[in-house]
Amino acid sequence: MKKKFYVTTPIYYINAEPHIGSAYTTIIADIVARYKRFRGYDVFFLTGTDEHGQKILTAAQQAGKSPQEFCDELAEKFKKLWQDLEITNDYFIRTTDETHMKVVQKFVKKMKENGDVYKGKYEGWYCVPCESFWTEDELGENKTCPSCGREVRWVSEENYFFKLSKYNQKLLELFEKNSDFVEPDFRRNEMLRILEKGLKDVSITRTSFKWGVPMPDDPEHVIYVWIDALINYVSAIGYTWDEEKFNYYWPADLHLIGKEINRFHSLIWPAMLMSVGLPLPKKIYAHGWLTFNGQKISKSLGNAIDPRVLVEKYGLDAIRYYLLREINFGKDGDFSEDSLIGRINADLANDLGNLLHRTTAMIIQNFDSKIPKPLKKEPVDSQLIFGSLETVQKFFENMDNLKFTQALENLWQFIGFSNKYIDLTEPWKLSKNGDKDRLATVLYNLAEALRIIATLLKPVMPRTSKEIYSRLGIADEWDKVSDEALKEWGMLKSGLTVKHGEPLFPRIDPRKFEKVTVSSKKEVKEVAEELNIITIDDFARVDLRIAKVLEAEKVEKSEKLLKLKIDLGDLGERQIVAGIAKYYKPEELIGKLIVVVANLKPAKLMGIESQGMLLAAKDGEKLSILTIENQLKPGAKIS
Ligand code: ME8
Repeated sequence: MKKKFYVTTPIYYINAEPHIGSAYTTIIADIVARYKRFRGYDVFFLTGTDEHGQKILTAAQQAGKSPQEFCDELAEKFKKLWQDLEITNDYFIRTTDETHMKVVQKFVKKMKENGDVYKGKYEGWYCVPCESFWTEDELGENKTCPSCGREVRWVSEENYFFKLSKYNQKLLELFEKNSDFVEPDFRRNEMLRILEKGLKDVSITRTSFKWGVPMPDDPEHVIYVWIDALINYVSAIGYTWDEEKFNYYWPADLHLIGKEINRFHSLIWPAMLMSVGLPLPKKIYAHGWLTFNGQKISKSLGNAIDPRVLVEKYGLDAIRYYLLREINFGKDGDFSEDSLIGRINADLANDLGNLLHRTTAMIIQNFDSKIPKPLKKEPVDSQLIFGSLETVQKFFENMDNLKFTQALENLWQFIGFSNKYIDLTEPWKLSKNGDKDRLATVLYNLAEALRIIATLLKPVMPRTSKEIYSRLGIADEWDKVSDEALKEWGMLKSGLTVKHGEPLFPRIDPRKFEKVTVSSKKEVKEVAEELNIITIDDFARVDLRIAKVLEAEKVEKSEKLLKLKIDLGDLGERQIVAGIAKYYKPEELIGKLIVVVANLKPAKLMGIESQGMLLAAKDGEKLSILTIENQLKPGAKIS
C-alpha cells in the first residue's frame, strides 16, 4: 500500500498579484510534493486563495469592482501563475467556493456546540493588512502593528469569541511532547513563550462589513477571515462532504508557511482542531522572509516583481535551484540577481553543464555516440561509485528533513567529484594511447553518474533532469522514474545513443547582461553619469500614477509641508508629504486628481513618512501641481 503525504501552502490574499516572495512557498511546496511522489507517496498538494475579509473588500472597492468579480479575476491570475511556473498542485481552493463556505459554517457550529464559542464585546486594535487583532501592550512603537509596522485601527464590536484560553495547557503539552510539531526550533520557541505567557480568547466574527462567511444562526456576523482561511486545509480534502477522502489524507503531513503567520497555524489552528475533535497536523514549518536585492518586497517599493519576469530571464530551473541552494531554508534570505548569476555560472553552467557536455562529447567522439560497456575497472572508480551511493543517502535524509540547501550541497559535492574523476582518469590520454577498454569504463561511469544526478534532480529541477535523461538516450523513462532507479550503481544500459545539444545553462556575462532590476544606487548613478541620457526602459521604471487626494493637512511646525492622504486605486491608500504649503490651502486639494511617482523609496520629512512624491512645475515664485482634466480612475498608470 502506498503511503500518503498531504502538503499545503498558505492560501494567499488576493488583494494584489503574487511576487517572488509568495511564489517562494509555493515553489518549495512543489519541490516537496514532487520529491514525495518520486519516493512513492500518494501526494495531495494544496494551494489556493484567501478571498474574504476587510482587506480584500477594500481592494475590490478601490478597483471599482464587486468583491466577487474582483476575486474571480485575481484567483485566475494566481492559477495562471502557478501553471506558468509548472506547479503541480492537486487542487486549488478558493475561500469563496460554496463547498468551503458550508464547511466553515459546520466547523464553527461544531465549535459552538462543544461549548467553545460565546458572545462578547471586542474592543481593541486591528491591523487590516494583516487581518489581525492586537492588544494595547502588543502594539509596536507609535501604536503600529507589531507584525507589519503599519497603522492599526480601533475596533469596538459585539463579536463571537473562541475559548482559545481553554486550550492553553493542552497546547503546552503538545509542544512538549512533539518537539518537531513546529519547526525550525527557534520558531517553536517563540510559540512556547506565547503559551507560557497565557493565551487570551480570540474574536472570531466581525459585524462592520458583510464580505465573509455568515455565522450560522446569526448572519449579522461574518466569520473572521483567519478562522475561515484555516479551515481550508480540511475543507479542500472533503471534511464533512467526502469522509473517505478526508480520512485518507487528514491529518496534513506538512503545513508550509511564512514566519509571520506562525501564531495562527501553531496555536489557533490546533486549538480549533482540538475543539472539533480532529487529529492535528504532523508538522508546521514556518520559513523565513525573502528580500529582493536587499530590499523588503513590497508593491510600494516597486520590486514586487512578477516571478515570470525572472523565469523568462533566467529560466525556471535556475530560479528553483537558486531559491533552495542560496536561501538557507527556515532563515531570512536575500534574492539577489548578482548572486543568482554567480550560481548560474558556477554551479549550473560550470559544474553541471560542463560535466554533461564533456561526457557526451567524449562518448560521441570515441564510441560513435553509444554508451560503452565498462570493461576495465580501477580503484578510483570505487570512489565514484561509493560517492554516488553516499550522495543518494544523504540527499534523501536532508530532503526528508526539509534541509534543501544541504541536500543540494551534497549533490554538488558529487558533481564536483565527477568532474574531478575526469581529471584523475584523463580520458583524452586513454583515447590517444588506444586504451579503449579503460576509456569505455571511465565514460560509462561518467554517464551513470550523470543518470544518478539527473534522477536526484527530478523534483528540484524537472526540466534539467528531463533534458539530461534525453541526452543520455533515456528520455522515455523520465516521466515514470522513481527512487527505484537509485537502488544501485550500474542501472544505465550500455548501447544507448547519447545526444549532443546546446549548453544546459549558457554562461552569463555580468558586464553585458541586463538584469531585471538595477540593484544598487551606485550603478544607477554610474549609468546616468556615463550616458546622461535615459532609455525608454529607464523611463518605464518610474511608476507614474493618477491619485485622488482624500485628505490634506498642514504639517505642524512647518511652513512648507502639507501631509496628504491619497488614493492610488489598486495600490491602496498612501500618505505623502509635499512642499506646497505656500501655494495651496489643504482644502483646495481634496478631491483633486494629481500625478505621483508611486515607486519612490519612502522617505521621512520632519519625521513623517512620505510614500511617494507628487509632481509639480515651478516657474520663479509660481508653482502648480500637475492635475488631470478627465475623471480617470485613481491608480491609472501614466506612460
Ligand atoms: O497571510 N518571503 O496571505 P498572504 C517569503 N491569507 N515568503 C513570503 C514573502 C516573502 N517576502 N511574502 C509572502 C496570508 N510570502 C493569509 C494566509 S493561510 C490559512 C492564510 C509567503 O498573501 C509566505 O508563505 O499575506 C507568507 O506566509 C505568505 O506568503 C503570506 O501570504
